[in-house]
Amino acid sequence: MEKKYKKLEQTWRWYGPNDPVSLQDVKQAGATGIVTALHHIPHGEIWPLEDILERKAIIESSGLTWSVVESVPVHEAIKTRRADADKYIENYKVSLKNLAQCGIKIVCYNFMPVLDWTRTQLDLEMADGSKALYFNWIDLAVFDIYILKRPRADTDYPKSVLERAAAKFSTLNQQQLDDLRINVLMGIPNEKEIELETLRNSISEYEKIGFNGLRENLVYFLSAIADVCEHEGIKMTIHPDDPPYPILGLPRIASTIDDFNYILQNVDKPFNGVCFCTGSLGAGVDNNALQIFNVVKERVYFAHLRNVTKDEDGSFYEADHLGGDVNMYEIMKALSEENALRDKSIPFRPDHGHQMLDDLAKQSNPGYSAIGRLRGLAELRGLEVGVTGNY
Ligand code: DNO
Repeated sequence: MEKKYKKLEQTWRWYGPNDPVSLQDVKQAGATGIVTALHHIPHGEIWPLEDILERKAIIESSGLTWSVVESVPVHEAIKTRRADADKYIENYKVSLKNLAQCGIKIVCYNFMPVLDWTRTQLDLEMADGSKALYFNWIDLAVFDIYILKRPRADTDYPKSVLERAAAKFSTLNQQQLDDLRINVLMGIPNEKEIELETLRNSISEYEKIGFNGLRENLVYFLSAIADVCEHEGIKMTIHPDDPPYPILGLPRIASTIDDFNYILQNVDKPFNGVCFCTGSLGAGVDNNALQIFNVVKERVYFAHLRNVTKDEDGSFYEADHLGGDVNMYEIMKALSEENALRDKSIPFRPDHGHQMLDDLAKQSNPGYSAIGRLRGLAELRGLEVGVTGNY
């Protein structure tokens, strides 16, 4: 019998009214769903109902739908399970209830210590003149050893990386070192920046927690919010670590197939889901994104589709959506198969994009300029029609 495919939901990350990419632009790109967050609310505080309703109204007045929250940030006190963790968990639960009351029920979050996604360069020039985000191990080692000056950092890198980092450091001027520091510490637009000193303190805090402790803290958090999520119909989607391996001595717990098995099995309830991010997972030298998808697919409630090209050191740049190491054709096939089984379409967004064409002269949020993502979305949309025959 012929399979009945339906379309994935096409969404777009919008940073809110300050985003240089407007909702009108999003409509022209062809997305129907918005992925956004209340970035002005400090991490850990309750998201008031009025603020959620106000944002929702703005989105809907443009004829779009607020499909996914990315992210309701998990406060560091929860990740580290400090004495006041439960207070922040209670706040989180209220935010979830408020979101559910507004009909917004897919929530993305991450459990990366201190830093969200990490890159060392935000404007790597591609052969076609567009610019991409880049993670380079040599530069990370320069940051770690010579800027952060983390004790024993040198024990975390192979000799060849250390040698190249020393050589590179000797060529960098103060401006270049400042740029590297800013790039590594860069967080989410409109959210609080991390300082070197905060990072240093966190590194020693996480040293005591370690890999097992961090996993246990995640299980504690998910178990604590389970009732609210089940009652409100909320689906939580954990974003994979980006990049998917420990950096700067910080533990990583959402990077590999084993990590996802652990997370899903230890809180084995449908609300506990995954944001399947092909770019983050694809940056892991031992990761096979399709294999991971096949293990977690029933719990995938949101997808980020983007691509990466790695080199022999494991450094990577963000490639075209249909280029790079992740076989997007296979992923789109598998995602469409899974989507066919769902009552409601799985939302995906074209994640990041090259800065290109007119955007090269514009100020934009790194990875989130309009035209590169528009290209990505157009390619992915076409790919979906191609693999499903669902025209
Ligand atoms: C980067 C994003 C991440 C993601 C968070 C989810 O572009 O994919 O910042 O939003 O990690 O909590």
